[in-house]
Amino acid sequence: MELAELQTQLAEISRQAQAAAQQAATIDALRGAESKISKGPLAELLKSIKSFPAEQRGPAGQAINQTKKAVEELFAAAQARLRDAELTGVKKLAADFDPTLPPPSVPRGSLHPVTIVQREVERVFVGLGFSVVGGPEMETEYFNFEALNIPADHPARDTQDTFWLTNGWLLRTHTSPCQVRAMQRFGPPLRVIAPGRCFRYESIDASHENTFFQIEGLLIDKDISIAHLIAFMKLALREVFHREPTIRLRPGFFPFVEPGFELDMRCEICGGSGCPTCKRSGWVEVMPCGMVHPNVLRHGNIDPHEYTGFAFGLGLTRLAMMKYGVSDIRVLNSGDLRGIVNPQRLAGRTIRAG
Ligand code: FA5
Repeated sequence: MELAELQTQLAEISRQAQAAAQQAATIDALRGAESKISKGPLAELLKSIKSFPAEQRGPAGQAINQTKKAVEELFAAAQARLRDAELTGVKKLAADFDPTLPPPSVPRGSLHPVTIVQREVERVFVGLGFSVVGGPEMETEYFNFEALNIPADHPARDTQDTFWLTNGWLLRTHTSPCQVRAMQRFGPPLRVIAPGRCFRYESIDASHENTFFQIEGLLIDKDISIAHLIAFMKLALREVFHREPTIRLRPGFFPFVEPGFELDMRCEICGGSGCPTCKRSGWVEVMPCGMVHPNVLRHGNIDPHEYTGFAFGLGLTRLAMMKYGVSDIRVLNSGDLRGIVNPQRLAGRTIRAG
């Protein structure tokens, strides 16, 4: 190669280096461009020095090294410029940031429909002089069955399929064990409600879950009659629904009450015409109830000759279904209620799950 040809190639390399240094938008891109030039055409030219006539090798090497240095300086200056620009950007961001501004709004969820209805029922009964009590979800056979007048061989046990635990205890099948616990703990006269989760080992369908909520209610005093029971039940439903829902009372058998009743509500999903939620009957069982059986009072250390009382077991999950128009109970144990809850029934409440 001739020196003149070398100068032309070096000039072209300088031009390419300038263009690349100008175009690179990041430090990484600059490093890449620089390495491409120094390891590419510049390295090739350095290797070609031996092909020059002996007397031209000195000037050729000098010319290549000068260009190499110029290219390095060019990229170093470009890197410094980019760093400055980045710093200025960060400083500008910091200057523009106003820590006193409110944060961007995050969509909020809401209470679960069952919780909303539970609180409403609690509000109503607390207003009627009831206290809210709790009870264990892991129960003994005594409180779940025996104290409620359901001995071991009683067929009523078959109606509440039970999850038995390996220690002989069970997952409570209803909130009724709270009745005898409350009697033993507080004595008469007594007005308590006990909301809580119950468990049954049964097939699941549109109105049956293996895990659901009930609210137990218990009033013990002197001269309490069925008339009191019916008045309290009607009042509670009217307060929860903010209107008079259509109900019916029919005889029902529960060993822990005598007499016992089933209180059904006209199905709010189909309006009574029949649907899968009400098993096409037009009615949904929500509040079995009755006068407390003397044997149960005795287990609670209360004299049945002195005191009488009523008890009810409100199916809270089903009540929430009726109130919010949820046609399938399974969604209430799922994580996403969007599109399930009937918006017309929300009455100003926000039920969102996302
Ligand atoms: C009982 O559990 C009685 N302890 C209720 C009671 C209390 C009667 C006090 C008398 C005096 P029952 O098994 O019918 O009864 O259940 C009561 C309510 O719980 C039902 O009406 C229904 O609304 C709800 N329920 C029962 N099983 C399920 C289930 N698998 N899924 C959803 N809700 C249920």
